[in-house]
Amino acid sequence: SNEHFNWDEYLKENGEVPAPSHCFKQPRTPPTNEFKIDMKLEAQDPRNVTSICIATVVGISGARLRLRLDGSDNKNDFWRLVDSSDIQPIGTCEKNSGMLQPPLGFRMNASSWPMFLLRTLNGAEMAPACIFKKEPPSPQHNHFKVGMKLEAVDRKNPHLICPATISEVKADDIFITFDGWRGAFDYWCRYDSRDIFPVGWCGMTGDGLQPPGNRVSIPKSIPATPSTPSRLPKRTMQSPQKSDDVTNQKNRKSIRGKRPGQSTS
Ligand code: MLY
Repeated sequence: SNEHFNWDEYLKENGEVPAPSHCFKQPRTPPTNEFKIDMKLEAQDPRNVTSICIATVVGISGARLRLRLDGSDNKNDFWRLVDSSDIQPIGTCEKNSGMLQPPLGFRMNASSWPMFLLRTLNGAEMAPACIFKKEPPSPQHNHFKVGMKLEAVDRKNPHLICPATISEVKADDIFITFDGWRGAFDYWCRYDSRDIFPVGWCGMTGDGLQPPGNRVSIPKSIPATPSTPSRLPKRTMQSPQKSDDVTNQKNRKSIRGKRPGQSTS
């Protein structure tokens, strides 16, 4: 269900190959998502990974959940797959004789945590254990090769999944670059990251795959020069006002002064 972007055409046009599914730590068939908004579960605090906290499902897309830690603000939402090992049913922590922790940046006095926890769980709709899916195994080795295509989470805008390319491979790490964007969103990750998916994943889950950007990529070694319209690919006419663009001189100074991540949203 990606009316705006067609992988088949795109791959053919550019003579490119998708990364085979055995490269990924993702099941061949995406897990079904049976979670509902407002369900509560236990989740690892992404900002303090030794803590298990209470989280609420505040959004659902494809096989992923948008989660918000109870007692935290709404500025630190994060996304997890329904088969992520970072999430578990309420009660799991206690069963393993652990203690539920307040999230980093708990908005109340620490002393009010026990009562807050009690109130939060009282009458809450808890996600049933059967809708959590088992995490798939990691591939034994890094099978990715430079040039392979995939779908990847934009970590600066983690609700977005986008067409991407493997641009470097170094032992167990791969460098993900976003097609049609100029590098501001690129990142290194392990080959078994849960943020990368085979071509066709969003089509199967019902996530909206973003169309590629419209920027010409410029190799790192060559200083960026203003590109002429004749060098731009077909998709040039959309949203030229969006950031990450060093095409025209006017923009260059302000963009250079920005910290990474500042121009995203
Ligand atoms: N608001 C942001 C969105 C950029 C998304 C880039 N991803 C898809 C690689 C912007 O326009 O800069």
